[in-house]
Amino acid sequence: MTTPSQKLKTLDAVLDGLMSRYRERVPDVSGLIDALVDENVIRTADDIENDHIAFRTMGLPSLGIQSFEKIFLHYGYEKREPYDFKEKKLNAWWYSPPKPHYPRIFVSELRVRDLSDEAQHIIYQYTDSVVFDPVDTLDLDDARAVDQFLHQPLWQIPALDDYLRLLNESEYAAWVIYNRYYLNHFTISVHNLKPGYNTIQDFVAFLERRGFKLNTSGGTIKISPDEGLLQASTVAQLIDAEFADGQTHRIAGSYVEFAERRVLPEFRHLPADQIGREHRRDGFEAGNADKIFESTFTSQTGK
Ligand code: OOG
Ligand code: NI
Repeated sequence: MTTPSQKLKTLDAVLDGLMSRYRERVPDVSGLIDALVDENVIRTADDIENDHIAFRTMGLPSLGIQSFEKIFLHYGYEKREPYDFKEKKLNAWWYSPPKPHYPRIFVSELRVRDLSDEAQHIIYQYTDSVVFDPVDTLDLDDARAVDQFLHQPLWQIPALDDYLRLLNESEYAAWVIYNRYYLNHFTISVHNLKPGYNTIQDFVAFLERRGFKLNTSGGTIKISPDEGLLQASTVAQLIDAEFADGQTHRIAGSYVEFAERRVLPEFRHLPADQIGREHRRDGFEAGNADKIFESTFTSQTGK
């Protein structure tokens, strides 16, 4: 039997593995940490509160949310609310962590069956090799096995032509066919930073002053209708990707997000030093998310 504390140790190792690959792939992460240290906002990267991390997957029988979520449900994450993105043909769920200092998780999946026959056919060429749910044979208590699983190819490296044809119909599909389970983004919580940086507006001003390229779809700052959740993100960093046919092409990798969660109206009377995560707006917002997805789309990365 694995005890809850052993599971949390495994979770720590899995999250560390995800973050270290992510830092290598996304130079903006180190750039941001350096800029925050330089302005005395944080002392080290450990001072950053990670609001949430996000993954993308193909909505197919042996893949998709119902497969991927098993990993984090095992570590004590709880499945919360679903979201539906009609235009982009995506489903998503968010998961709350076993302890408040862990990041929330946002997982989305492409409704592959809603794509054109041509796009479906391209996707199946790769995913047909996945005939059973790969998470079912994974030892979730073995951090190294899970780390390896999250960073290994689930199917063959795509041909550039397939990638480009998918890109034309669904930028999300193209992203997943190449990037698979690589961490899509981590999210800096801004509300606990020092004054001058602790609102999304001030933080975005800092990012712009420092020359970070931000997602402008629907406006730089995305605001939930209840005004409790305010988000912004960088545009994805481009990576030189190698394709099956030996060709290389610059494609979207991962990005960084920023979130301000405001104190809920019923807790606004509390003194600042008593405010915890449970007193702030939780969850996600479909209208914000819809635009944040576009951080990896050519309309944003090509600006
Ligand atoms: C996720 C976009 C949505 C949020 O916080 O609402 C999101 C993605 O790009 O895969 O991150
Ligand atoms: Ni996000």
